[in-house]
Amino acid sequence: MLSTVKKQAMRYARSIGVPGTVTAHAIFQDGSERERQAYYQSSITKNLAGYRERVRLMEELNAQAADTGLDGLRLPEISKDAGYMLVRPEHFPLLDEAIAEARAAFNAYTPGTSKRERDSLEGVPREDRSDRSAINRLAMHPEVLRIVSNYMGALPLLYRINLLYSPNTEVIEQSSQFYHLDPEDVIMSKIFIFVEDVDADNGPTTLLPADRSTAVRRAITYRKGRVPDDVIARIGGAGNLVEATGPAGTMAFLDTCRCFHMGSRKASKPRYAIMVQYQSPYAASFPMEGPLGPLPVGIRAVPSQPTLREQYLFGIKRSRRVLANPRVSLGMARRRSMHREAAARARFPERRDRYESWRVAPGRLRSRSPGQSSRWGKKVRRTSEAPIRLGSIVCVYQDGSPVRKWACKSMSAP
Ligand SMILES: O=C(O)CCC(=O)C(=O)O
Repeated sequence: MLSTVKKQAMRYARSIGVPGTVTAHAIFQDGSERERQAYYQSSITKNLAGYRERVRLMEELNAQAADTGLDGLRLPEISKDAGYMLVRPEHFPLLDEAIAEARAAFNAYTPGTSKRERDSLEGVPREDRSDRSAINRLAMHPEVLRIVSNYMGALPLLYRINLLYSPNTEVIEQSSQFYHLDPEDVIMSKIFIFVEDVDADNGPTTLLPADRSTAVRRAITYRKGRVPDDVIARIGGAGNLVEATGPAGTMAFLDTCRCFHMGSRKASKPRYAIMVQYQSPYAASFPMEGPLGPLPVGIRAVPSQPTLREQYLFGIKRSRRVLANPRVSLGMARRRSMHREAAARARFPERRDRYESWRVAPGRLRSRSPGQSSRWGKKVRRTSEAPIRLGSIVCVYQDGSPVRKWACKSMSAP
């Protein structure tokens, strides 16, 4: 009750512009379209040198494509009005390699073992999350980066890579089975790469193009949460809805921040997809200044000798300065993280989801049973294996998600 009153008071204070009432966290959680855009623009202004470098890197990709081509691959552009684009490239060997890698992971996966509460999607573990993996190389392919950069207006961050299994067997209230906008950014691109054919019976992602979605967003003054189907159909136009379907190998570029979307609804067949998420570093999900912190894609995804483009892609560079801890080399970080992972595997060979919460003390790892409270918070939940540490700094979990405050004493980013 008190928290509802507080939220309403904050919202009112924000709406009349009381100084200091708009925090990045509040905008990320609950911001209006205007607040999100204002944060994004201010963040670009504060990081102007880095932004210009990202624009230059995008232009460099376009110049290379026009000049020598980018590995002989040419993809269509994503329309800004539509916010999405579906393509099945004809000849793209790396895509075939990535699909084969994903199929092996899906074959090794036991459905239900990575199930999360109130989530219709299961994240399937990947053996290799390094820059050698075909899936990672696909996500870093210059033509793919060029298309996404052109849509977003600058070279983005490679934020996350997941293998997603949709069982499509039940209705889960408040899940992504219902129309919503993702809160992470004001413009972004998720690529859903179909590992097997997707048709109307595989619970396809269904979306309303960006221009129609903006009309709905303004009509209902949307901030967050799920929107009923009939509201989307009435304001956005049922005839405008698009089902992302196609044969295996289809790449569906979807801006899930600008397009209302839902998927993995109850259907007769499951869906298997690779999901690659690109974001800008300027949205309220990131601090306006200072290091971006580790990205969920994981530190092992960073090549050992990253080029300038890769330094921006992985958020090691945010401005012209290098923001990563210069004392910790990436090679050392990678070796340490592999060592940690091997140690965790040897120590906890049972199903990883039994170890729901973790506390990290210097030099040792300790598991707690599900639901048990800890001095870091009540009923903390962790589903990943073990944190990756850079020296004494705990920076990211094995599944790539950033460490929460309760998980470590010092929260300094590398
Ligand atoms: O296709 C789906 O399962 C929905 C995915 C979704 O909502 C998202 O990735 O934001």
